[in-house]
Amino acid sequence: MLYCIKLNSCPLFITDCKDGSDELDCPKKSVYCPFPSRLCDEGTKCLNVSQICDGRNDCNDKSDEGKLCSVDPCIAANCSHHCAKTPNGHMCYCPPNMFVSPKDSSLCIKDHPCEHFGTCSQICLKVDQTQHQCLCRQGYALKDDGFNCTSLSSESPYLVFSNRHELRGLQLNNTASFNSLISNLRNSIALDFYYNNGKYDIFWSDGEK
Ligand SMILES: [Ca+2]
Repeated sequence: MLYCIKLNSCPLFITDCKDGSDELDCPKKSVYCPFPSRLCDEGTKCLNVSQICDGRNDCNDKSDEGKLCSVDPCIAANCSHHCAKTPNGHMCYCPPNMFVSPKDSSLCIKDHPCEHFGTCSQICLKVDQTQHQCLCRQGYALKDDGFNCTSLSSESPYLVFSNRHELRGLQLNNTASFNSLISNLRNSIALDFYYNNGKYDIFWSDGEK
């Protein structure tokens, strides 16, 4: 029997084939871990906020303890509702019917998180009336912060930039040298590119021409 497989079945972790073969090449599943709970152990474990900086290693990678856990940054924080200390400093969080504003991490607001730009770096999934889950597109995996997506590609990122007089390319795993792509420019700004099948076209504007 044939099945129609959705191209975006990976980020949603939906098994369309009965044998699960459509999910074999997908990134490792992250457990659902609503904020302010915290992922650890490469996205396989979710800790309640009370387990963060409680003096016990709840994660094998020990990312829930140490660093700034020994200080109490909540004294100086300006959270509108709740505050917890984490290994990276303070964390504001909200009552169940509210969520942290993407524009102001100290402020709790009411609308659904997915209604606001910046709640997730790629895909925002409405879990219910108040909860959301950040997901990533194919080729990316959700980081333990539950927000950012990181590329699964083994290729080095390639940065194209302008210093106004020249367009340059830089391999980010080797920032010691750059390539001069296009020279003899006068005031090149507003750089962009179109990538397709390993080739890319560069577009830019020159304010002097
Ligand atoms: Ca702990």
